[in-house]
Amino acid sequence: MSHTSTWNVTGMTCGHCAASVTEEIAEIPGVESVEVSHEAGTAVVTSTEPVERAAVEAAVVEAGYELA
Ligand SMILES: [Cu+2]
Repeated sequence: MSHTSTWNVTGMTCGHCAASVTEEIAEIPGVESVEVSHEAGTAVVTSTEPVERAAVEAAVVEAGYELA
């Protein structure tokens, strides 16, 4: 069963930012897909198990941005 969660990411200004965040979040165990929009400032994560906020936050910070 898939779980979908939406996270607010601050600091992204272009497609490259979104790509960096996508790459990091995709590495979280259990993540099946991730759709990041720098315009909306969101990351929509689909995963096999619910993802912890701490895991998403670590990924976003690793990419150089912040979780709202
Ligand atoms: Cu950018």
